Amino acid sequence: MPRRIPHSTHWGAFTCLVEEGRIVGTEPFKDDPDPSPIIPSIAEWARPDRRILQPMVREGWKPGGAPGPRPRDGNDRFLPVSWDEALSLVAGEITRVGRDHGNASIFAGSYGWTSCGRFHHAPTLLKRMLNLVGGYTGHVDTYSIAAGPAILRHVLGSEDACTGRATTMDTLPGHTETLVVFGALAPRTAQTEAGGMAVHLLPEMLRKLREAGVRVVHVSPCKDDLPDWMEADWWPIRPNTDAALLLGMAGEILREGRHDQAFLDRHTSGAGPFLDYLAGKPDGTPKTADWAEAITGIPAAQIRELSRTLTGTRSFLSLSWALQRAHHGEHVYWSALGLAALIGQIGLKGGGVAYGFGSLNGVGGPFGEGVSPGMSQGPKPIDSFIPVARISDMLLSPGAAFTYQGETRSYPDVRLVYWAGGNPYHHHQDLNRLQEAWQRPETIIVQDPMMTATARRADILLPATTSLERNDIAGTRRAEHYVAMHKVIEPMGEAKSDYDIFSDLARHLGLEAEFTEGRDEMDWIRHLYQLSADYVASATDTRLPAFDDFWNEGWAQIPMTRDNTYLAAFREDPEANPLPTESGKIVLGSNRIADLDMPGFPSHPSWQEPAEWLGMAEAGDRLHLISSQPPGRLHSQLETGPASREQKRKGREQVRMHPDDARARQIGDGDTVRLWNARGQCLATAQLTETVRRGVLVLPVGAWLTQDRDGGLDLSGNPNVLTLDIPTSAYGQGTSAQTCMVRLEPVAANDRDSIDIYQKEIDALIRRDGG
Ligand SMILES: Nc1nc2c(c(=O)[nH]1)N[C@H]1C(S)=C(S)[C@@H](COP(=O)(O)OP(=O)(O)OC[C@H]3O[C@@H](n4cnc5c(=O)[nH]c(N)nc54)[C@H](O)[C@@H]3O)O[C@H]1N2
Ligand SMILES: Nc1nc2c(c(=O)[nH]1)N[C@H]1C(S)=C(S)[C@@H](COP(=O)(O)OP(=O)(O)OC[C@H]3O[C@@H](n4cnc5c(=O)[nH]c(N)nc54)[C@H](O)[C@@H]3O)O[C@H]1N2
Ligand SMILES: [Mo]
Repeated sequence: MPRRIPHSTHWGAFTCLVEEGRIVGTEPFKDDPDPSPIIPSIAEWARPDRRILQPMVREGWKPGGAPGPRPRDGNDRFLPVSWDEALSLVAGEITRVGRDHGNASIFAGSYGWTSCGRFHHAPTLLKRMLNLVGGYTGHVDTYSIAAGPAILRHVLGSEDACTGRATTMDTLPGHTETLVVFGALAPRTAQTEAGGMAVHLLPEMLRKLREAGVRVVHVSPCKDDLPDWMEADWWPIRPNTDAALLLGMAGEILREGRHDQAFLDRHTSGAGPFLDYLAGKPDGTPKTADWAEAITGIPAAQIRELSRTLTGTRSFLSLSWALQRAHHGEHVYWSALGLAALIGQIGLKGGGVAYGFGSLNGVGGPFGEGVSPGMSQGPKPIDSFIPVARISDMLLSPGAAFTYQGETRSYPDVRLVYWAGGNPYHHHQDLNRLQEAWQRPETIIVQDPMMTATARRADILLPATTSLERNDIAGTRRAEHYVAMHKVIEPMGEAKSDYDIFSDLARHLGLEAEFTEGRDEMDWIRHLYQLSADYVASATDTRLPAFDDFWNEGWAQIPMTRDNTYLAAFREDPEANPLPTESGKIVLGSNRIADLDMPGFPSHPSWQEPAEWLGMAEAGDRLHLISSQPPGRLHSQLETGPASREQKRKGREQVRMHPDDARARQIGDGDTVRLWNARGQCLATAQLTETVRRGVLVLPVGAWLTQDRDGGLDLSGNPNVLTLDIPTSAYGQGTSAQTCMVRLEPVAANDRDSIDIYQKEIDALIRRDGG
């Protein structure tokens, strides 16, 4: 009889079945109606050949800031060292850099999803430790959302509308008559939630919308961003042109006098300049359906009809997060708010606009009154940060000025980088540029269970356990359960838990008592659960079970807010319930942004041409590359697992394209192709499908970068060798990952499995004594 052990991942809670210390199966959480197919892949974590099994130091590195003999290019050998040696080196480098250059020269933003346990959350523990020794340079916002929250904080006074504490999707069926989906409402992305979740909600929500007979218009380059059975009208838009479609509809509404002037007067500020822009007063170009057709490729007649339906029915706009991971992403989100304000249904049941529905499981789901049961980072001694996606800029240009939300700051002179729980060689754009930037620091420390592309480019490598090898607790404000994550297997090799690594490091720095506060793993998990339970008790009248009951049962349910309509109270009485914005109202024309006078960033919602798009003069035969979230894994995690491999063909990622684009290049289904531009090149396997708009390529993110030594051709199909590393704008400074043009050609068959190549390479880099 296998032992049954409760555990969780970002893609769902489950019971792990273990026999003689080996994982023999997984069973999804009993109440999960739509469990993720990624769950069984966790057995990959327990394969020793996939893991870093001991602390190591790169041969071509020297401690103390002296230049090493060889670059950090992923090809240098690693030599095993003891934990004590490794942590002495790390402590020595932290102390040296802090003393000689100041703590802002230690970069520990350490962006990444790590595993879902909130106690062993590696980036949090890293920051807690460094805050005890004088601080570090961190980051603001996320790769997921940066442009979006930056603009919404200014124009709505809060980022709630895109972080899942706003309108819940359960308010739509029965009220909404017309739903326009920009991007996706895809069970594919709703598989995951940052911090885990026990029940997958989106498929059931979509079924309810279908049953309620809501008319769904789906605006996306990809038809399968909504399940077929939703029977939506598919509008295959040119990527990165949604702002023009939104503004074209707003312009039509204004031209026909169907806008809600009373709502604009009472609930918005600065509508004047916005309406003037729509009418074409400042630039001589009225924003009409015909104008929008020329930019978006969507027929004007359809745009006009929909604009009438939006004001004639109860209508709702839903925008995916992906739309703001593009050049000028701020203005896409603001344009949707502008259109929704003209329609005048914001704050009414089933009306208005939402951002991020289905991008994660919990965005648009009921939201919790719990708190994430995470560890405190402690007080921050210094206030040094960068916008998260500006890592290469920071490393390449120390001292250079950057702006963020209207403030001017400068990049620190970073000498030491410490990454725990993230994979920049997965998540960052233009990886060849990152490779150049990555040579600048004196020392790079990476703490990860896996020999990732980032780990290969570290100087000191610290092997962390996966969540399977330790106890933890999962939970977030967007999920209905705290989940007990019991230890499933013993630690592999010499790997240690993130908490133990940082506790030991704190001891080397003379700060163990401050770091641990005298608590061990189970003391902390109990303590964090109790803090959360106390919070729930104070915010609601619910008492969560005692810790031991929670731990034995495997989960505890948290009270949730359902049936929530964002801004309902503000709509009802804006004077009594003002928004925390410059005017107390929804900002459609911003005094602050006008004062900042940023080129390409007008003070009202607008259409701005992206740096690269199908409408650009130089487009030629280039195609727009969309790099979306992978169905079979989380980012780069479990890339080698069965669910991820199932999506590959000929041992590498599949790039989806329209048959016409393939035919024009003599490409057949299943052929090996090369994607390239001035920034880089990769191989992929062609998948022909009419569900992708002509002129567009879709290549999922997350393949493990596997570049050949000369020429840098990536064999795995990693889109980030191609993507553009520019900020969304000088305001939000988010990633512009979805703004990217590439060329495509067939290549002679090259069917080597990229994961096998990767595995051989890392085996050659690390000595595996005794297997
Ligand atoms: N082109 C393009 N690029 C993108 C995107 C896109 O749409 N297009 N999307 C972006 C988005 S939204 C995101 S969120 C990022 C994601 O970027 P990341 O969050 O950096 O990606 P992950 O692969 O989840 O990296 C997590 C790392 O943590 C490690 N890890 C797992 N568990 C543990 C643990 O317990 N301890 C430690 N120490 N490490 C652990 C994993 O092995 C992995 O290396 O990618 C971004 N990049
Ligand atoms: N299985 C799985 N699920 C995940 C993740 C994962 O790695 N794996 N990652 C999670 C994370 S960290 C995040 S942040 C979310 C991201 O969630 P999203 O941002 O919603 O996910 P994406 O797949 O990047 O993009 C959704 C869709 O937007 C469409 N799109 C792209 N560009 C445009 C455009 O210009 N206009 C329009 N109209 N549509 C466009 C694409 O067709 C794409 O399929 O996903 C989460 N869910
Ligand atoms: Mo994300």
